[in-house]
Amino acid sequence: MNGNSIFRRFAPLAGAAILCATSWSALAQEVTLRMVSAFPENQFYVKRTTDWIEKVNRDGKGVLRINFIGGPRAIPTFEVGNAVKTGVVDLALTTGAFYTNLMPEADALKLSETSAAEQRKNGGFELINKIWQEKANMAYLGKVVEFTPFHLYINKKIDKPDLNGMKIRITPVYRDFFQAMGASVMNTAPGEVYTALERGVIDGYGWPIHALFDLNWQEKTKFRVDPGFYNAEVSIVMNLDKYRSIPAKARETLEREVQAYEAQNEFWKTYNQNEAKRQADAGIQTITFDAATSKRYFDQAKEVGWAGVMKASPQYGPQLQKVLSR
Ligand code: 173
Repeated sequence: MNGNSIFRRFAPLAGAAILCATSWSALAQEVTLRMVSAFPENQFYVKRTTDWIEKVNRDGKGVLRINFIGGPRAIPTFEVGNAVKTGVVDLALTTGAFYTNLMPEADALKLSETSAAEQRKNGGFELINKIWQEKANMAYLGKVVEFTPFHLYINKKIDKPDLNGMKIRITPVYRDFFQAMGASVMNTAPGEVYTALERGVIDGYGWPIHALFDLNWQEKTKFRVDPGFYNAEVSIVMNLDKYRSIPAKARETLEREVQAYEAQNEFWKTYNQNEAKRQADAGIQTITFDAATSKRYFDQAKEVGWAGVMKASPQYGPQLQKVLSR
């Protein structure tokens, strides 16, 4: 047996060893990111996002992997922002109202009249990233819920926008507006609203047109006040140090996948129509005011919303208004 034939006999093994080494090094380079949701795990937002994560992990094999840790039982809703800021987690599905403790500007995204797609073209996306980086050590990757108004839901009938004597569940989204109508307010994470309704601790709450059913709130809800106001925003944010430290290929994959997710946002338009119908079918009655009062109600939401942003951020408020308003 000469050397050559020995080589031939062992060549397949050597080949396998090389293959092994290759896939080992590819595996070693695969970036794993830890992600949490500030919304409860039974919310449809989370199902949609874990489906997206499965796709990312298929597409990103060898490059990028997202590991979904869980919802508010892992990190409480109002602490998720800080967990991203400090790098306790890498990624989060959340909304600005949940991390105004880090930066008041976060709540301004509810005032978006331009779409996420438009904000990628009008400088909005860059401005948001500048502020988010500077104030919260976050990369703002993209928006996955929009085209969705918020509403006031109440259990006492009203015939004008007067909430005196009522206690209403809020997040920062609704605070100034509901207080302007005389409400006393209570900041509450979504996961605790059902119990508050059940115990009669609150007379109503602010919430989008959709996702009542995810949390069974229809069981404890009599009225929805129309029209809706603002534009619900749910986004994916990332710890900035982690964003900068991962290989370019992983970062590009992540950005491409978030943009593909964001590009599905038209989905919410028909979803929301169905949700409104589902509410009616469940016996939730709508309260509407006369045309002039409705207009005042809608305009007041916007006015107090912007006044709040300008007061909290004289520095960035005007710049945000330029890119978010129509
Ligand atoms: O009401 C809320 O909890 C809230 O602020 C919100 C924001 C975006 C989507 C859903 C809820």
